[in-house]
Amino acid sequence: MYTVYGNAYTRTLRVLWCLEEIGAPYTHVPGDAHSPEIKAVNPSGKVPALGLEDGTILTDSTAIMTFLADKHAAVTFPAGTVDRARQDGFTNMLLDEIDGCLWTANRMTGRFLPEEMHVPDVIPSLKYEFSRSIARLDAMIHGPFLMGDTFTIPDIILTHCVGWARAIKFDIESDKVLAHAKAMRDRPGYKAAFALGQKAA
Ligand SMILES: N[C@@H](CCC(=O)N[C@@H](CS)C(=O)NCC(=O)O)C(=O)O
Repeated sequence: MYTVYGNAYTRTLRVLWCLEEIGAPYTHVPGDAHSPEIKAVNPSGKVPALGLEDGTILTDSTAIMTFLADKHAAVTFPAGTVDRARQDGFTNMLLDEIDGCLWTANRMTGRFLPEEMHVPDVIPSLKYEFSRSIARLDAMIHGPFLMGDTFTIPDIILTHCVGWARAIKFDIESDKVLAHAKAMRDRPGYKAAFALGQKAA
């Protein structure tokens, strides 16, 4: 049994959804970043974290999903295959160019950096880079999933980022990306994970 730490309206949603897709049992311990219950398992205060049965704690949503996917041979192509390298290409592109822009925008305005460190003037530049990356992604989508006919980790990351973008008013000018996210949100695994966030809120 796994234990997932973090509120489901953060990147923790990615791990919860991944576990739902895999069908592995877990318990969910909601908690805000930097709250005492999160710092008790992850001294950096960041979420998500994953507890294993022997007490080991893993951090970083992508590292956690990759561990789970490899261990359960689901939502991933096997390590060492060309398909896996292409899948990892999508994952890293999304983290660098999509998640990176959104996260920087959050820190320039939100509570994660002291106010005197906020540089809101960078937001238009982030929006420009975000739009350019979405356009590139648009040209890379050829199937129901990013990897064609197979649902994999980058589908989770992109869908989460689309919701995040909407929340902070980063426009998505791609019907293909929007349709992809809509289809992913219809998956039972997404709905089950998302419901945990509603419950906590
Ligand atoms: N790359 C990490 C980022 C983790 C992260 O920054 N999580 C946010 C919430 S979504 C957080 O805990 N922020 C608090 C902080 O940065 O101090 C991951 O994917 O898990």
